[in-house]
Amino acid sequence: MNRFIEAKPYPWPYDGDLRPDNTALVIIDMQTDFCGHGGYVDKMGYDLSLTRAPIEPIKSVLKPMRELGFTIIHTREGHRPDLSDLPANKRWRSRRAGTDGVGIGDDGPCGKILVRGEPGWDIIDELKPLPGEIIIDKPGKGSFCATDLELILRTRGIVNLVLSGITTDVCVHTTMREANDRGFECTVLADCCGATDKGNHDAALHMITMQGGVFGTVSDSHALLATLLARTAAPTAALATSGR
Ligand code: C5J
Repeated sequence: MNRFIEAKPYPWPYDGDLRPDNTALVIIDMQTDFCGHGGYVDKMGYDLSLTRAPIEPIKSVLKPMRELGFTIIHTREGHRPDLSDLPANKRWRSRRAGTDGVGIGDDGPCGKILVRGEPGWDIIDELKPLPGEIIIDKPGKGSFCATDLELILRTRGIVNLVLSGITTDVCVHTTMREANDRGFECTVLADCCGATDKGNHDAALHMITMQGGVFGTVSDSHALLATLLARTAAPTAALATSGR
C-alpha cells in the first residue's frame, strides 16, 4: 500500500514508498553553538528564539519515528581541535560576523567555537542522540561533504530523507541540495527548521517548491505525524512490508 505525507508541491515521497526501513530522519546541527545561550549564534547577536523554535516540533516527530524503527541521523558542524580542517576563509569570515573578532576556533563562553569536543559544539540536551544512533561530524555546511553519510545511507538502503534542524537556509538547504543531486527523495519539515532570519527561512522553503519541487518537498510535523499515526493503526506486519 502506498503511503504519502501531505507536502508541497506534491504528496511525498513521489512514489508513495514510505517505510521505516527505507527512510531516515536527519536532524541537522541542533548544537548549543547554533541554538544555545552563549553559543556562536547567540554571540553573533541573532534572535535565539528563531533557532530554538524547532526544538519541540522535532521532539514530536523524533519519538514516534524512533518507536517505529526509522533510522535517526544527527549531524554536528565542527572542526578538529587542531583546526586542520578549518578553511582560512571560513575562519576569517566568522571573525567578522559581529562577534568582536571572536570566530570559529576561538574561545567563547561555551568553549572554542564549533570545535569538536567543546561544550558549545555538542547537541543540546533536549535532542541528545540515543546510544547507537548515527552521528555525522561534518566540517562544512552540507552533511555529505567530507563525511560517510552517503555510504551509510546506501548501506542501509535508505532512499527517503526527512530533513529537520538548523539553519534552514544554510546547513539544511545545503544538505538537501547535496542529497537531491545524489538521487535521494527529500522533504523538509518547515516547523522543524529555523534560520537566523525569518525571511531567509521562508525564502529557503519557498525555493524548494519551485520547478515541480526542485529539491524535493516542504511538509511539516503535523502532516508527518498524521501519516505515522495512520501507520501505527495498521497491523505491525503490514507496517514492516507496506511499500509499492
Ligand atoms: C551555519 C548551520 N549557519 N548549521 N551553520 O553556519 O546552518
